[in-house]
Amino acid sequence: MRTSYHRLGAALLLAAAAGLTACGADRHMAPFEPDTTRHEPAADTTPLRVYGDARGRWIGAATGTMLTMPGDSGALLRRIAAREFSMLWTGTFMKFDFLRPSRSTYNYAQADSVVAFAQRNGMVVRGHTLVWHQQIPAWVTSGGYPPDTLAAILRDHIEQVMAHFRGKLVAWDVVNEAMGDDATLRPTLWLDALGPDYIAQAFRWARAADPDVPLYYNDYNIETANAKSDAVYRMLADLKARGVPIDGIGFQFHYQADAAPTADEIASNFARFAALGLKIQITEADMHVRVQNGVASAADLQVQATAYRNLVTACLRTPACNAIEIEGIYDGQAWVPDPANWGAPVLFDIHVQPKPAYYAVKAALATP
Ligand code: 9MR
Repeated sequence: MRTSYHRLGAALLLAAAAGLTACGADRHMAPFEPDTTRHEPAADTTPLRVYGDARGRWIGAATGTMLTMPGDSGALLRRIAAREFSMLWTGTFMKFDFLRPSRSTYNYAQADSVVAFAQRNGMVVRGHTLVWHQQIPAWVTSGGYPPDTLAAILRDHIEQVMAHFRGKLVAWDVVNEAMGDDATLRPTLWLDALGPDYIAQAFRWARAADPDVPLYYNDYNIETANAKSDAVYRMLADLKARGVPIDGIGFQFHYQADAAPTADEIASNFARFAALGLKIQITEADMHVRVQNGVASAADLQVQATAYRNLVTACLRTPACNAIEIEGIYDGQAWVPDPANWGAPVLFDIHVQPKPAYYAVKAALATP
């Protein structure tokens, strides 16, 4: 049966090709029996963001350089971003050194373009990030400022930047990665200058600068119960108990796909943070797999799909979880710790084609 269909198909193709040559491309082909052995279900072309809307979750991605990428590639990325995602975050464009190359110079152009693109396409934007140990500009780190001046600089930065974006964002990562991997506060310029209360101070300054935007603490390696997430939990519980204005927590989700957590592990960890009254967002998800010359195996892409499915399932099981954001739109432009050996971390491949992970996210969103 199988062979005969194939023979029939081949014969008809030849006939059709001959017909095309003879009569031109608008000639109707003779009807023929479909090749049922090759039948595949019709692809689900409904965008991710539509599924996300139905579940009350934003589906986000980091923009990379899509807004300035020239030619067909840039146009394709922008089309995919606007079609599939309902939330954007700006990678480096809202970080301290990028926004403020000098004490008196502000560089909002790129971040503003992302916000404008999002607004044109019915998307929302996360702000990232005001207080971090990385990307502090050299004029701050090597200015030789005394602690009270550093405190004034940080406060001014928070006030200026939040005033600029006021009314345009649905979340601000006020403090990013303040907890060290050893579960004690990470040594930073801010900790040195202001002491451990710099975190509470930053949230208070942020609330005063914008009373409406939800304020988040964001970190990595805290997605499941472990020493670091325990320490972050204690820190946020203490901030809440002291009335510090903090509304949510962002879980970054940078993982090697085959070591990523189960939905149960994630959901039970989320539950204790939600019980503090915090909103939850998945903020920078990527699930890297082994690559050789940039190419991943089909088996690893399935493992990756399961890892993504688990994080979506965990978010859906957590009423406080309102966003699932991915660290990039496509594998050609997504952060990985060791690009020579690991990569392919997001939902679209280097040709901007959907991967098994894309369909797994969609399937998870569609599962009641
Ligand atoms: O994904 C971000 C990438 O686009 C930037 O170039 C890079 C440097 O600013 O930062 C990446 O995002 C980091 C995030 O801000 C904090 N968590 C770790 C992320 C990967 O380094």
